[in-house]
Amino acid sequence: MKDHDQWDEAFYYQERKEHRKDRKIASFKDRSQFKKTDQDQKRKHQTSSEEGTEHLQEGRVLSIAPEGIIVDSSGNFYLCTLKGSLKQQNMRTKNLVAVGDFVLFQKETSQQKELTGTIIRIKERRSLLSRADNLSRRKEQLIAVNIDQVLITCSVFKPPLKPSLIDRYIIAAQKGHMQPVIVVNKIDLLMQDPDLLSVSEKAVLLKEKELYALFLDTYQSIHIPVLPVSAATGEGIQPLIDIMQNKASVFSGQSGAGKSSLINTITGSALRTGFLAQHTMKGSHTTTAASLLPIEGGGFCIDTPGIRSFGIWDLDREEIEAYFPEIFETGRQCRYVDCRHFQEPDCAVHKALEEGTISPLRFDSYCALMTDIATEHKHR
Ligand SMILES: Nc1nc2c(ncn2[C@@H]2O[C@H](COP(=O)(O)OP(=O)(O)OP(=O)(O)O)[C@@H](O)[C@H]2O)c(=O)[nH]1
Ligand SMILES: [Mg+2]
Ligand SMILES: [Zn+2]
Repeated sequence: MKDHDQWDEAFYYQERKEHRKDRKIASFKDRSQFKKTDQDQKRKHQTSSEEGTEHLQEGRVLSIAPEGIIVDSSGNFYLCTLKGSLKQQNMRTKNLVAVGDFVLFQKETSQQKELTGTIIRIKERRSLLSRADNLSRRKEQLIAVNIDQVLITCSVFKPPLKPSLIDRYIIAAQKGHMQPVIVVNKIDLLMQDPDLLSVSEKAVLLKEKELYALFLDTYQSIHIPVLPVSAATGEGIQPLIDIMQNKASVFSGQSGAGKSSLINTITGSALRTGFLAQHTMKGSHTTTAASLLPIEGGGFCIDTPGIRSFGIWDLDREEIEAYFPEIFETGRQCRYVDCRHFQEPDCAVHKALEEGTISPLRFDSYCALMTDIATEHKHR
């Protein structure tokens, strides 16, 4: 687990180095946006986009496909593009529009069979799941917006649990105003007879069972809901369906954890063959773009492509402390006020780790994030 994280860090460091020059150039160009004339122009764009919107259609972004943005407006699907002036205003995020966005768009009157339009305005968002963009960590990549909960999907054994990634998703969910819920898939694999496995696989399975028990204890103690499920056997699916009722949920997590399999089990395979399937699924097994799907009885869910590592957008030391309240509170009793809980004497956090009142899984995540932002600052 640790090795993997270090590998991720090394990977990001290399990327950061390569892109520092590009970022410098980009930020130099960006400065033009602060010039007075540009700001005036920006204001003009904004007012003009708010005035006279009566003739526009309202809709919700279902998917962002290579062909364009698919918008649902009262059950009709429109293939849309973004108005040019919207693109110019974008400074902060890598992608301007995201799955789940409510938009105003101009219907096009073309002879084509397909319904088409141009997005003129993106409405204000009530919640937002994002990550630090892979290439330049200065940019925010939107995953999905206007959703209620993040179903942080992981699996046991294949691929194994990775608590540090879960903790990153929990923070991203809370930061973006959504409820985090952990979904542990493939629990059927824990039930298999270890004696039928090879010696090495057997050892991995036994270790994974131990980790799973600690994992359940850990998140129960910090009051994050955990739902153990199996898309293969159907175990635990009903409680998952129940918490998704009349809510918008986004499935996020490691590749291969079973997000798409769970969504298929829940929504029924019929959805795969519809309009969305043509535009987003293209026969590939692995999900390549996020898409919004309606669920029976009310509510939506969003499938997203799995990612190997997850950087949290715009996170500082104080925020990390706030997202690990159990560590922060205990840390008040350390001998030194600025104790970093590494090697310092009379460290209350280390004592709590030994006594089992702080989970080693959470502590590892905390340290990894602290190291992460320390390296980031050094290289800025
Ligand atoms: N044993 C077992 N295998 C499962 C289960 N759920 C999914 N799988 C298998 O795990 C593999 C990955 O499943 P997907 O649903 O494609 O995973 P995903 O999270 O959508 O992956 P990405 O789209 O790459 O992010 C497939 O081969 C599934 O058949 C489960 O409950 N038990
Ligand atoms: Mg998938
Ligand atoms: Zn300490």
